[in-house]
Amino acid sequence: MEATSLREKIQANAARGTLLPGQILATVEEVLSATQFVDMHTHLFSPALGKLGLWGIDELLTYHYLEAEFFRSSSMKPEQYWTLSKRAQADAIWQALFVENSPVSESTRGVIAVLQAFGLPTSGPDLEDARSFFRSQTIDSHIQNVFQMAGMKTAVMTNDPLDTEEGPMWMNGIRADSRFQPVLRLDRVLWGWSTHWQKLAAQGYDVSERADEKSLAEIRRFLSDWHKRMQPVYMAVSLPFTFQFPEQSTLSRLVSEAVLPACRELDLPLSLMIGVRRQVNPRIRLAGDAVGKANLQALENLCRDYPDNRFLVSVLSRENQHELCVYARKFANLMPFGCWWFLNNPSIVEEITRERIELLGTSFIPQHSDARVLEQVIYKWHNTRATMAPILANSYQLLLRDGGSISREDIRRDVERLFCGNFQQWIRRKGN
Ligand code: FIX
Ligand code: ZN
Repeated sequence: MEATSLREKIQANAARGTLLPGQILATVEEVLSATQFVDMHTHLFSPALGKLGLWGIDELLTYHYLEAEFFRSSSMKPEQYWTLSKRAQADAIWQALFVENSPVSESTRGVIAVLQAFGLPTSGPDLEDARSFFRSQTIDSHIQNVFQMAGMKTAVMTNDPLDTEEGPMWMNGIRADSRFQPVLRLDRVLWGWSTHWQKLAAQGYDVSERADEKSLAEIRRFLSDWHKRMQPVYMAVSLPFTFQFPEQSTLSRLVSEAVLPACRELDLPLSLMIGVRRQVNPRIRLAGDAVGKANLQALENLCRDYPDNRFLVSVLSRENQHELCVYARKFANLMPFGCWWFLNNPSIVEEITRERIELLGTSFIPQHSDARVLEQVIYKWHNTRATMAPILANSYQLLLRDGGSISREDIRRDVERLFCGNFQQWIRRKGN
């Protein structure tokens, strides 16, 4: 009797496509590897933006994550390192972090994984094979190949209209490329208005250092013009851990009276990346930024007081992660995303992702790559899939234990929502 009912139950489950506990992990892994992700925040550039797009072994080795590690394992002083050519810097990093030490950190393993993915030597005294391989690639087909290896369909860029190299390229017109989506990055506009307002003035906007009513209207016009020119999928700013909102400051006024109204009018989300402690060690340049715990009441005020704005939010401090989830439960206009920068290590990604699933189900965006060098997406997305599989599988096992059921189609729907759908819904675009 017992055996019959168990057999019947298994048959009925099979007919509905319901998975047995022992099938879940393999199915999750299979769905994760079959789904093409949207990488919703990178520092990659479409080929039309020319030299801004970084790729190849020398760029991979001189990534600022590796530079920070290099200065811990080499006696070379930063001042001497900055005088070297890119190639000599890459050689020094290879020697210190890969030859003289085992590359066991997340960032060094990433380089090994990329070399391995292209069938290149992962050890050895020099980088000749790797250099000659990358020299032989043409960028367009290389991008195609890398995206396929990373299992991603789109990279969302970071585009700064006030960058002296990038701005003029957009002014002259950039050919759209469906693999790369632009983002209007506002750091220079929003921080240090006193040093940047003249750049807007130079583009023909009637702004002044006081950021008065006239200037605010002109900044809205600037955002609208750049929206036409760039067709961004969102506007973005990275904010220090000291960010407060509202407050008596130019930044606060620019956000409330220029950026938020423009986002509403243009129907764009605003991405806030909160928690940087800029340049704690300027000697090591881009590698010299650190992290600070933010007061997320600023986020509470934004989400509550601007219900018609949509916010994509990543916070850099591990200590802010739980609060971010709690705020997302309170405000449906808040979409947590990614495990940013110093958080993008398997142990921390695991903790944050479990917490998010427990508090938010599938209503968040688990990861972005933040890649600065094209081939990094291969290892970053490989690692995300590897960390994600047991976490998702465990959530389904718990569901089964509680009496629920799950099918391959359910898993496909959930993975699609997490890694594509939530973002596409937020930017109100379908299919890429
Ligand atoms: O502000 C940002 O978008 C940060 O991600 C970067 O500027 C940072 O330097 C980085 O590369 C982190 O991954
Ligand atoms: Zn970034």
